Amino acid sequence: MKSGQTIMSYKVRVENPVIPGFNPDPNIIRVGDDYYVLVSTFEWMPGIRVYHSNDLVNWEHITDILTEQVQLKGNPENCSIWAPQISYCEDKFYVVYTNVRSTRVPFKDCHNYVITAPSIFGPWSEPIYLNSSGFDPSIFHDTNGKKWLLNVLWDYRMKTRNKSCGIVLQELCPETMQLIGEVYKIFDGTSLAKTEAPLIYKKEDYYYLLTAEGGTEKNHSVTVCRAKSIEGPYEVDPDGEVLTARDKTDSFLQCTGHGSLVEGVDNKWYMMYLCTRPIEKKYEILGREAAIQEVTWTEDGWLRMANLTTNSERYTNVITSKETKQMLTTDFTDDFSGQLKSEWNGRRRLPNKSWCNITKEKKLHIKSGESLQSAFDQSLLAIRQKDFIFKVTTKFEFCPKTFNQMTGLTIYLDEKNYLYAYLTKDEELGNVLRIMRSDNGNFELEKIKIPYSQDEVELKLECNYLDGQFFFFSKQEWKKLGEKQNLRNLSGGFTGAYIGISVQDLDAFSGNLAEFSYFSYEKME
Ligand code: 6LW
Repeated sequence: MKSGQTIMSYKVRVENPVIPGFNPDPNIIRVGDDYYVLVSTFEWMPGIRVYHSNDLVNWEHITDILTEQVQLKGNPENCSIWAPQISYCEDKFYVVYTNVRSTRVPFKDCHNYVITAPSIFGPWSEPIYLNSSGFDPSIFHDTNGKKWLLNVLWDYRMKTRNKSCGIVLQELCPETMQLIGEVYKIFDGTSLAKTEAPLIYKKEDYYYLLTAEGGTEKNHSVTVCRAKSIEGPYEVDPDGEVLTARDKTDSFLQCTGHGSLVEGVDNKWYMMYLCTRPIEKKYEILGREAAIQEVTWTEDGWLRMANLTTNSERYTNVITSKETKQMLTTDFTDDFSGQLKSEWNGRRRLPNKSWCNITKEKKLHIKSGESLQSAFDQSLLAIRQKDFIFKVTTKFEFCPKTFNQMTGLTIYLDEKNYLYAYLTKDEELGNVLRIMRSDNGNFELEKIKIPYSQDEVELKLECNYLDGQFFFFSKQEWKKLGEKQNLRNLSGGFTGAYIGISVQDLDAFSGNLAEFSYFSYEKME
């Protein structure tokens, strides 16, 4: 921009969350005129989803970072890929992330890695192991050329359920990416405790340390402290947390926390943070989503939300350099006429030709796998649920040989919480449609068996907040399959619900396959 040139700027009203559905722990960076947000992906593969925007208003899923570099099979639910952080220095992208392999109190087996690439699209380096002392790693590139790694320190000896005992800092060798020198404990956390998600930003004379405190549920908060030297001592913002909904039970956005900062146009700063939209103030079926909001700096150099409160904003403003408006589309259809769409995720398994393959007849072949409770080789292809009112339809052909072979449509939180309408074989009735569900590991096989002799099976799921209803298509009309389903157990909060298609062969693992013609997700509200 030439000096004196005035930038046109536009105030655009956006509705939060700007990235709906299961997109927790959003970490934002600006490189030139491009903004990137990375989110946690847990057991879903490919891992570390990347969203891109040119204006902070509209976000597009442009790539995923972890493909062959990680092995998640066997990880329990709610573990695996947590809280990536992206940074950029001297024409190189750095991403650090944690592979959490166990999290049952009191231990956390969590390994931190760094990978680098010249472009957001890669090629990404092999992961370099860093440490395992706690999760939520981040790298700070200091202006003096030094690089520092921060992470949560987890102390299993603590008496509290959450064993985070603060934030540690250690220098990172720029050449080898190995940790060197002393480990500094730079922040013990405030009385909110559960101190996580450390990020350092340098502004004028200060190193600002942003953390998430209070835990990712209703007490979630963004805390800021600052120091003149990166090793500390850090002074906590005397006015307390910058953002929280812990004292605002009526706020539309809840659990607001895990913030990261970015400078937009017109010298405006923004915070990207996670939020939930609980139904009946309790059921977070969409999981933790990503929101944006302007922030500002006070005269004496403290961070504040631009509204000068600790309140989140469902409707907020973003300043852009080009006229635009928010266009949030969540509909998704794959007719398998080309490559498998990148929206799809597998469960601990990359969606690839080893088990899901599009034929030249434009059909998707899914080879059978293990049960929906397996932590290893499920043949489950799914997308995030992003709306409260939606319908999903799919059509497939499948020839079950025994009761141990199944194909169908599922709304899925994790291995202990799912609903599944499927075609299988019954010894007396032949091919039948059935429904199974698991609520916190309590399995129930619904008695209903609908004999179904058509070659092609069309199933539909309609969801309206906490109610779901399966249908099957027969004799030119949709017919109800089973009773209305209660979705409350699918609202995990930590992750979020997925809708998918799945094939099992519990006789011979990959002994059968199903052929899908299409899958369609449509918002109905
Ligand atoms: C994330 C951490 C957290 O790494 O949850 O509750 C983890 N807090 O910040 C996974 O989202």
